[in-house]
Amino acid sequence: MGYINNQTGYRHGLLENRSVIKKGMYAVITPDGLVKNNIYGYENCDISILSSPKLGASFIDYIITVKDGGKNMEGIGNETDEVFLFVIEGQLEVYNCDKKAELKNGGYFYSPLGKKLYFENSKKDNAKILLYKRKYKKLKNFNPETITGNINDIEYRKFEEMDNVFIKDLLPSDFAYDFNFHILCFKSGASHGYLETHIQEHGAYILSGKGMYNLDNNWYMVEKDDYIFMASYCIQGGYGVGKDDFIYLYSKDCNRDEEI
Ligand code: UGY
Ligand code: MN
Repeated sequence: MGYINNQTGYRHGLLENRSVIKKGMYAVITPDGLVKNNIYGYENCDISILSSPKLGASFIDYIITVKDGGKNMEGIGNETDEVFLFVIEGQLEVYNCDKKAELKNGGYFYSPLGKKLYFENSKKDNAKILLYKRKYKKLKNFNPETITGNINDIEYRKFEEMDNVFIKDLLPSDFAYDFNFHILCFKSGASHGYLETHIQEHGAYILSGKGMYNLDNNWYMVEKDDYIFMASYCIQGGYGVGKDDFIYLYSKDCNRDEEI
């Protein structure tokens, strides 16, 4: 059964899908076509895996609808994996051994390695979340801490000196952290200043609007609720188009040297 559209049986129209998968380079994954996965520990949740090592990512992104009473009491993360949870819609109680938070739209929770993250939806309405998991890369005596916040409490700053592109950083810029999450906002007609080429990977979830996006020198139309995976060195950038701001949430590894 489809994840978002609950599609079963035959479809009236043609079989078609805007998703594009180029393993090891990039992927555009639209909500239509995603299927539900059964993953131990998740109760009353519809869950689908977006990025994974099988796609060419070093991290895992999950899109999850947490239904009434939905939860994970098994705990997410372990002695080597860190976890980041972002609430796209709805409300969710999230905690680890350090902190507890009632997250609303735009709320997030980071749990370092060794501190399992638990969540529960005690509301009638569904909560939609993006969950990110990766192997933490230790650096000397730096130790990451549990962090929780909401993007609505963070000020935008100009992105690379442009008047119509804005960015927010969700985690501290500190060597204790080996990745960050950002919000990037393009006013209609705004664009990147150049097509980027960099070693860092991204998983990007589009929160609002429409964009024309370049991936490895191919152009794609993307819109709210589409997901984009960009592998290391994937050429990337785009324009905000249409009447609404084009806004996406994305992860980016940082603060670590490469090994030979
Ligand atoms: O931070 C970034 O690398 C970001 N500007 N990339 C992107 O939007 N594709
Ligand atoms: Mn980038």
